[in-house]
Amino acid sequence: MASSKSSLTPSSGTTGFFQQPPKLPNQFDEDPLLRRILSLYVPASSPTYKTIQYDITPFATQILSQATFALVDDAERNPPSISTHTTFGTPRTTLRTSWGWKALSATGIEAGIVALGHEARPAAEDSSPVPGAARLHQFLKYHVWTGSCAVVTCPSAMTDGAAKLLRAHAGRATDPTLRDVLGAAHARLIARDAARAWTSGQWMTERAGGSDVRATETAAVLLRAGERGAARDELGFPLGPWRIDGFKWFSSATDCAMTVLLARTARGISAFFAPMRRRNEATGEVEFNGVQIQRLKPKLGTRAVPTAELVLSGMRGWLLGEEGEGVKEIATILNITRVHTTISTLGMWGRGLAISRAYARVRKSEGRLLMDNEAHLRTTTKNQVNYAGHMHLGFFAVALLGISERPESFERASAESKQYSMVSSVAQANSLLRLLTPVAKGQCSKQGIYGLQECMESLGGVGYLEDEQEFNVARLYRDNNVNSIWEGTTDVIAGDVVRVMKGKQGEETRKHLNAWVDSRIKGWSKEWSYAEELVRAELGKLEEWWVTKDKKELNFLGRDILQLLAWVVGTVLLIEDSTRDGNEVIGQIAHRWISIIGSDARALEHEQPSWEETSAWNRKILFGDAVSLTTAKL
Ligand code: MFK
Repeated sequence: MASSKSSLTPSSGTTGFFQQPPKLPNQFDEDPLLRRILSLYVPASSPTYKTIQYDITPFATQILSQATFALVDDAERNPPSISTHTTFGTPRTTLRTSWGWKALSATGIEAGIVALGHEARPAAEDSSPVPGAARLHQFLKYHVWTGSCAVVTCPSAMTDGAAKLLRAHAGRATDPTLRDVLGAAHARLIARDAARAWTSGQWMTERAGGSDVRATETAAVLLRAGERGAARDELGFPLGPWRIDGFKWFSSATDCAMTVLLARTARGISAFFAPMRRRNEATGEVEFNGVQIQRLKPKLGTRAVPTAELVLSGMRGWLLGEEGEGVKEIATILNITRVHTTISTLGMWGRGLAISRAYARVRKSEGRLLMDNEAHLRTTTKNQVNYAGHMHLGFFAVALLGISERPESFERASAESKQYSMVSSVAQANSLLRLLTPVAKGQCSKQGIYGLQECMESLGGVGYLEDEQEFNVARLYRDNNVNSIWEGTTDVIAGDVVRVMKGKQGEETRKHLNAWVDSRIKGWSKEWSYAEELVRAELGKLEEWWVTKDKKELNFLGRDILQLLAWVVGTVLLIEDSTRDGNEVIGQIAHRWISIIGSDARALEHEQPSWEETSAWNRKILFGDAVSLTTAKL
């Protein structure tokens, strides 16, 4: 058959299917939720707000550049690898990560993705303290970063948690060497100079243990003075006096410079700090600190992250805190990584929605753009509403974290009574933080998976492709699946909420939760009286469970408790956000969150407008007042 060039050949034209290809706008500008959430906690007129805005806006543009996506592509196409022996058969573990992974890691470090949560605020802000601002700044930036970073945020999360833990211990260590060791490590964990900065691992999971770290088999023994030798770590500090041997089954960030790990000692499970490398006493060469990588894990997603099985043999480390108190020590890290997981999932979900919106603006189907297709609008609005409620939940946890870490700034702001505040006291913030960190982690991660699946589907077959990284919503979906698993599966996380409910602070937490909801409801107008009724009914149900049921039964009900709390907090915050300036779109989102998201018991439609009216609102929620781009060819 003679070959003829058809106008449908792949090489025809220069723009592919669209006259105007989809384009991802700067997410900090395009996603109004980000700036609205910021202004809920940080007054838009304050210097702090401007500092945050001026820092995030250019970053949000930078990370949508083709240069950044080329790094993501390199990291995805060149997953980590190890070699276990030298050419001549001598055992020597070498871990190789891609150029893209290293460059993205450096980008995050230089942008302060960890450091922002720990740095002292500039003087201009200190004169006008905004409680919680440091963490809000950090996590808003983190949110836009997650879709462009090949999950370098996994080590960032553990690094952030380790920095918090090490700072506390460096401050109270009585041994001056330990103080110096931890102080030096802490400075590197929060550094912005990528050449100097460290990342940290956090090693808990073992074959026998899984989520149950009480089954830890790795053992640590305190060496006698004569057994410790003169070996030093990479920075020249003496190695810790504990020798650690065992096996870690699921350790991410194997390219880290240090780790915090759990090991069994005579008094129970204890936490240790260990540098990843040491100087060989005989040869002077830098080598792993008693760590051998057995194999890298083959994973559904997060493929650029070097997650490994590690054999520990003669690893040397320092005890953190008291022997036998390891779970409580590592909980400091867990509570930080769980906030990271929450915002990581929300960031990917937000990016998925941005990709979906960009596509709907140019994709024509049955003669109309997708952005004018009522069925498409209905599905995507439901997704957007679910995202909005969970965004409020996640960033409330972030704000609470910020307040709990800078109580003096909260007290100062309250004393000057010039700050609008979402909580009444630091004690209330601490209680709500402990309760809502696992709620946000569990619910956002799970809902983000469903949400990203819808984003992927909204692009049809294109959504299932893994071509260039800019529109690779399939990668986001794959990667996001880890968030409901790592740092505690959803059932384990629900169990943590039950631990709080039935723990020593359970009663106080219940009172703080009720007082917080009451304080917010006070400001609601008549429009929201139906919502008040529903919120009070849900809280009443929770209260009855809280008081009358034992831990076992509450664990059985765990996921219902997660869902209930997420819905209550999302409802309160969406109504707060809409009523403070009468924003109609947020009001619509709030009504829909209340009536659509959640269990059948709540599926009580507030109003029943015509489907055409509902659809017009759907379009406004998703696209504002944008007009159709009718120039699209298909
Ligand atoms: C991103 C790329 C990732 C790549 C792939 C990775 C794939 C996934 C790999 C993984 O395996 S990730 C790790 C998964 N494992 C976990 O996340 C651990 C899950 N387990 C838990 O979360 C348990 O709840 C926990 C180990 C934290 C505690 O279990 P226990 O031993 O039953 O604790 P227990 O006895 O209830 O509590 C001991 C103390 O710690 C108590 O204090 P008191 O003695 O004063 O009462 C608790 O209150 C306290 N505690 C526990 N959790 C806490 C906490 N305190 C503060 N915050 C918490 N979250």
